[in-house]
Amino acid sequence: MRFKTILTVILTASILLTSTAVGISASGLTTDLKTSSDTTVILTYGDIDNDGKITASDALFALRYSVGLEDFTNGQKVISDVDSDNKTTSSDALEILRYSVGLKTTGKIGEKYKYTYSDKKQS
Ligand SMILES: [Ca+2]
Ligand SMILES: [Ca+2]
Repeated sequence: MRFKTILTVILTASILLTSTAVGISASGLTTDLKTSSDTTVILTYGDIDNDGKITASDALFALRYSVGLEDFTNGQKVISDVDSDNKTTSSDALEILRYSVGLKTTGKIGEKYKYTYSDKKQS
Protein backbone atom coordinates (compact mmCIF):
# COMPACT_ATOMS: atom_id res chain seq x y z
CA MET A 1 0.00 0.00 0.00
CA ARG A 2 2.56 2.47 1.13
CA PHE A 3 4.85 1.48 -1.72
CA LYS A 4 2.04 2.22 -4.17
CA THR A 5 1.58 5.69 -2.70
CA ILE A 6 5.28 6.41 -3.00
CA LEU A 7 5.25 5.15 -6.56
CA THR A 8 2.32 7.43 -7.38
CA VAL A 9 4.15 10.39 -5.86
CA ILE A 10 7.28 9.60 -7.85
CA LEU A 11 5.30 9.22 -11.06
CA THR A 12 3.40 12.46 -10.47
CA ALA A 13 6.60 14.28 -9.65
CA SER A 14 8.35 13.01 -12.74
CA ILE A 15 5.40 14.02 -14.92
CA LEU A 16 5.46 17.48 -13.38
CA LEU A 17 9.21 17.74 -13.83
CA THR A 18 8.94 16.62 -17.43
CA SER A 19 6.30 19.19 -18.25
CA THR A 20 8.33 21.87 -16.48
CA ALA A 21 11.35 20.87 -18.53
CA VAL A 22 9.27 21.12 -21.70
CA GLY A 23 8.09 24.53 -20.58
CA ILE A 24 11.66 25.68 -20.05
CA SER A 25 12.86 24.38 -23.38
CA ALA A 26 9.86 25.98 -25.07
CA SER A 27 10.72 29.39 -23.68
CA GLY A 28 14.37 28.71 -24.44
CA LEU A 29 13.34 28.12 -28.01
CA THR A 30 11.47 31.41 -28.09
CA THR A 31 14.57 33.18 -26.84
CA ASP A 32 16.63 31.42 -29.48
CA LEU A 33 14.23 32.54 -32.15
CA LYS A 34 14.45 36.11 -30.92
CA THR A 35 18.22 35.94 -31.01
CA SER A 36 18.32 34.33 -34.41
CA SER A 37 15.95 37.00 -35.75
CA ASP A 38 18.84 39.34 -35.07
CA THR A 39 19.82 39.04 -38.69
CA THR A 40 19.91 41.06 -41.83
CA VAL A 41 17.12 40.84 -44.35
CA ILE A 42 16.72 42.56 -47.67
CA LEU A 43 13.59 44.66 -47.89
CA THR A 44 12.30 46.57 -50.89
CA TYR A 45 11.26 50.20 -50.72
CA GLY A 46 7.52 50.34 -51.20
CA ASP A 47 6.87 46.65 -50.54
CA ILE A 48 5.63 47.23 -47.03
CA ASP A 49 3.85 43.90 -46.55
CA ASN A 50 6.95 42.18 -47.95
CA ASP A 51 5.10 39.90 -50.39
CA GLY A 52 7.53 40.61 -53.20
CA LYS A 53 5.18 42.92 -55.12
CA ILE A 54 4.49 46.61 -54.85
CA THR A 55 0.75 46.98 -55.00
CA ALA A 56 -2.11 49.20 -53.88
CA SER A 57 -2.26 47.32 -50.61
CA ASP A 58 1.28 48.53 -49.82
CA ALA A 59 0.08 52.06 -50.55
CA LEU A 60 -2.87 51.51 -48.26
CA PHE A 61 -0.56 50.26 -45.52
CA ALA A 62 1.54 53.41 -45.81
CA LEU A 63 -1.55 55.59 -45.77
CA ARG A 64 -2.97 53.81 -42.73
CA TYR A 65 0.37 54.15 -40.94
CA SER A 66 0.57 57.85 -41.82
CA VAL A 67 -2.71 58.47 -40.00
CA GLY A 68 -1.86 56.22 -37.07
CA LEU A 69 -3.98 53.19 -37.98
CA GLU A 70 -1.03 50.82 -38.42
CA ASP A 71 2.00 49.99 -36.36
CA PHE A 72 5.16 49.59 -38.41
CA THR A 73 8.37 47.81 -37.62
CA ASN A 74 11.49 49.89 -37.96
CA GLY A 75 12.18 48.19 -41.27
CA GLN A 76 8.74 49.09 -42.55
CA LYS A 77 9.22 52.66 -41.38
CA VAL A 78 12.30 52.90 -43.58
CA ILE A 79 10.94 51.25 -46.71
CA SER A 80 7.65 53.12 -46.55
CA ASP A 81 9.45 56.47 -46.62
CA VAL A 82 10.05 56.32 -50.35
CA ASP A 83 10.62 60.06 -50.82
CA SER A 84 13.25 60.07 -48.04
CA ASP A 85 11.93 62.92 -45.93
CA ASN A 86 12.20 60.74 -42.81
CA LYS A 87 8.47 60.37 -42.33
CA THR A 88 5.83 58.21 -43.87
CA THR A 89 3.02 60.37 -45.14
CA SER A 90 0.24 60.30 -47.69
CA SER A 91 2.77 61.43 -50.32
CA ASP A 92 4.71 58.22 -49.80
CA ALA A 93 1.46 56.28 -50.09
CA LEU A 94 0.65 58.12 -53.30
CA GLU A 95 4.07 57.36 -54.78
CA ILE A 96 3.64 53.68 -53.96
CA LEU A 97 0.17 53.73 -55.50
CA ARG A 98 1.50 55.43 -58.65
CA TYR A 99 4.24 52.82 -58.91
CA SER A 100 1.75 49.98 -58.45
CA VAL A 101 -0.25 51.13 -61.46
CA GLY A 102 2.83 51.76 -63.60
CA LEU A 103 2.95 55.54 -63.39
CA LYS A 104 6.20 57.43 -63.21
CA THR A 105 7.46 57.89 -59.67
CA THR A 106 10.25 59.64 -57.91
CA GLY A 107 12.06 58.27 -54.91
CA LYS A 108 13.39 54.94 -53.90
CA ILE A 109 10.52 52.59 -54.73
CA GLY A 110 11.83 49.22 -55.82
CA GLU A 111 15.29 49.83 -54.38
CA LYS A 112 16.62 47.30 -51.90
CA TYR A 113 17.18 48.08 -48.26
CA LYS A 114 19.32 45.93 -46.01
CA TYR A 115 17.59 45.76 -42.68
CA THR A 116 19.07 44.32 -39.51
CA TYR A 117 16.60 43.32 -36.85
CA SER A 118 18.80 44.65 -34.07
CA ASP A 119 17.80 48.08 -35.46
CA LYS A 120 14.77 47.53 -33.22
CA LYS A 121 16.58 49.28 -30.38
CA GLN A 122 16.32 52.58 -32.22
CA SER A 123 12.48 52.61 -32.24
CA1 LIG B 1 3.62 44.22 -51.23
CA1 LIG C 1 8.20 60.34 -46.75
